Amino acid sequence: MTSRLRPVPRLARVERDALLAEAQRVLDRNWTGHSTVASRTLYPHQWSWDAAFIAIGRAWSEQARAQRELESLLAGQWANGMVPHIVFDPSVPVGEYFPGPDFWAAHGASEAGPGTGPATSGILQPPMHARAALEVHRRAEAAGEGAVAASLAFLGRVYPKLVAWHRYLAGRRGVGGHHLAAIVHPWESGMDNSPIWDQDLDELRIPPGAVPAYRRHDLVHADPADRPTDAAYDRFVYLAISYRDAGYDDATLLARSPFLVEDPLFNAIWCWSAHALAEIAELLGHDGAPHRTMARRIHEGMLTYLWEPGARRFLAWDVRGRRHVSKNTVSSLMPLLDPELPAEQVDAIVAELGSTHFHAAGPASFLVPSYDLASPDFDRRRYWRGPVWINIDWLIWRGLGQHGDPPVRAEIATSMTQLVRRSGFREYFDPFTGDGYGSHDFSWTAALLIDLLHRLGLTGDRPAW
Ligand code: 9WN
Repeated sequence: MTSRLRPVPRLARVERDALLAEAQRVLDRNWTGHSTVASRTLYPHQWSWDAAFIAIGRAWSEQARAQRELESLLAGQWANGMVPHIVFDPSVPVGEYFPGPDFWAAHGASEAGPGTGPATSGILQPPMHARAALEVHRRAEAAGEGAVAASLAFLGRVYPKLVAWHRYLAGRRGVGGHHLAAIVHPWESGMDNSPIWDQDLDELRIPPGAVPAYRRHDLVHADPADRPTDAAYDRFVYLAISYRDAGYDDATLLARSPFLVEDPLFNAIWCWSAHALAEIAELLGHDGAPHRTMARRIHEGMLTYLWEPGARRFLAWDVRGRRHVSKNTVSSLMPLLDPELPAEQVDAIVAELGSTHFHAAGPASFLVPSYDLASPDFDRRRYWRGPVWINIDWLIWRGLGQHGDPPVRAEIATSMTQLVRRSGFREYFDPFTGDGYGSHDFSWTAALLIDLLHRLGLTGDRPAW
């Protein structure tokens, strides 16, 4: 591999403190009293994996809010264990976000649904929550004995819910027979508009009249060039309707679902969370072994079924089409989150991160683009098709920290910091210029920057101050 690594600039302490204060102001503005909106404009409700990232950032100075964030989300958990991708805030006017509670009709979703809990969507997002709960507790340990007692009580309340969540994924979404969870909708991946889903979406045959007229609320708040196309949106809506109209029935997924994919990012996060759940179990005096067994199965499933030796990459597996999806996206890098990932795969991912696929030449380029820079359909501003996301950077940065801290890790930390200094707490960023796109004052950008800056301060990692 040619070395493409650049020297890492240093950040003065005063700048670091100013960034931390501004990040905290974003979180304060986005707090609703019981949870945090992903963004005041584009996403005025609570999102699932956003809540996990937000809790991780808040935990450095706001234990109570960090715990409340996760517990508010888990209040929307369905009777079958599913943690929905949106918990709706009833005080937000209908029509402020599409698809809203009426569209999902989750309360009518048989005994599987949210029961008497808050209105929710009917699909899920990557299971970051057990990892987030453990991280919140670790910050309490640093805060002293009183905080630890409250935090153990918090872990005691969320543990059974997290166990039910992981059981749901293994039992209801393990339909591919690989000990991996399959997603039924691109929105479940968290990387909604990634090129990974293109072929499956293109192959969908939507019967005339199957998608009713709807209004795209997202285009009121964001530049259409940053968002999915109308054609993609119709397909998203159609898939959601198909799952909803089948009563959110997971038992028939294999026979019926038009979209069924085992994705590396989703399963790597699940694996990382299963290890966290084992630690939580042990902190509470329970047996951690079942969670480690689950983590081991996911690890083996990823290596056996998602690792493509010819391409030397992890690739999503299309369960229906029985094929790997040959799109080189950041999802392929995420198995770094597996603490037991073998050296062969770690080395391949680190090489990829330093290669022309993900590491643009030139002084003003930023890590890590969400899609292969060399792909003909790479798009530097359309969401999930090229721009840099702070949560993805943070996940890769944490993953690399488990595998020997290679030099590219410090560059990723620098990119995260420089992007926010340059363009503010945006939703995503141009990998060449650092321009910000999507929403402003985006909560997980603020929360994960807080986490990064504190961790760098603790460990003395570069960039230093
Ligand atoms: C659909 C809230 C969410 C994130 C997703 C991101 C985007 C929603 C949308 O915003 O998705 O769930 O309307 O585009 O892709 O990862 O959780 O921040």
